Amino acid sequence: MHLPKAELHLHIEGTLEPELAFALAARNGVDLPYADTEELRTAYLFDDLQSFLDLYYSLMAVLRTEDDFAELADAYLARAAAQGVRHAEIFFDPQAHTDRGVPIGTVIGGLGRALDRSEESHGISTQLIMCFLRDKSAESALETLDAAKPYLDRISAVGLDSAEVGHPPAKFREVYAAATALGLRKVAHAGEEGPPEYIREALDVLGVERIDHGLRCMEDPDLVDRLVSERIPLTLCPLSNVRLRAVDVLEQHPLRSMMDAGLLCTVNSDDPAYFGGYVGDTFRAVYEALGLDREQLRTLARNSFEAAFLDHDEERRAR
Ligand code: ES4
Ligand code: ZN
Repeated sequence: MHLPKAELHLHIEGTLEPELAFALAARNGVDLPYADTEELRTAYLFDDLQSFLDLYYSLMAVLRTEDDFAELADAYLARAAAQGVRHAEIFFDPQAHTDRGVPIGTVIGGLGRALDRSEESHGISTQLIMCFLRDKSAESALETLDAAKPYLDRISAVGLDSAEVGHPPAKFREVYAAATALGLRKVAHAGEEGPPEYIREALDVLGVERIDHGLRCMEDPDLVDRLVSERIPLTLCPLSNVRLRAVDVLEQHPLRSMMDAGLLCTVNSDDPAYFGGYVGDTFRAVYEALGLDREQLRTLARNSFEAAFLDHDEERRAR
């Protein structure tokens, strides 16, 4: 679907298509435990968030040089442009790279090179959101924030991702306070597999401006009222929810009732190489499965610009 839109929930490592994974593996002399792209695609059948994350982290072994990260980001931006994306706020997971010996400067340098060319090459304005892996310690997140200090002019916001249950937002209170002091904006994954209480904590303890996923708010009517009245955006990822079995089938996704409840919903692709579609494909899929009308699609596109970290001039240019 080619409606102009912003993408606000996109893990750049989750755009690693099997073909590029094999090309980078060959270039970098990395052995992949799959015979070919076909066999790798069959590994993309997940039971839950953890089984996805295991594959997601293991495939990152092919990403080693600045060129690799630049190529990854450029390939995503080209696909996104073809599906109407005008602005993208892109997550990256520095710890997933620094833990295997790739310096944070290599990661940010490579991504930054692709992002610097993006408006000219693809007509997409971009921002970077640095995510902390919540199944690692708060100390490790603080070290990552510290290591990112030379690159802060390239980073708009911090986020929180990876295995949610058992790693509540409050674990990262100090990290988010430090990020605030550095002038960074804040988002966090909450209510994907974790309970509604994690959404409250992300708002109250971390001070986030936007909730990534937030699906499980629907179990808590008082929380829904609050999200509506404070106009807190939710970056929903319906295809991800189906693949990771947060919902059984797309036809049962609560997007429609969430919009009807007055929530500021956006639709995003999360990890499109793994979950079966980029954001335009996702718009089309919810349009078909949930019987949304054109006006609701336009609302979702409008919401994506309202929820973006753009000022008014930038927003007008992007739309
Ligand atoms: C993620 Cl779908 C999802 N949830 C949490 N963390 C993630 N990292 C990449 N994709
Ligand atoms: Zn995500």
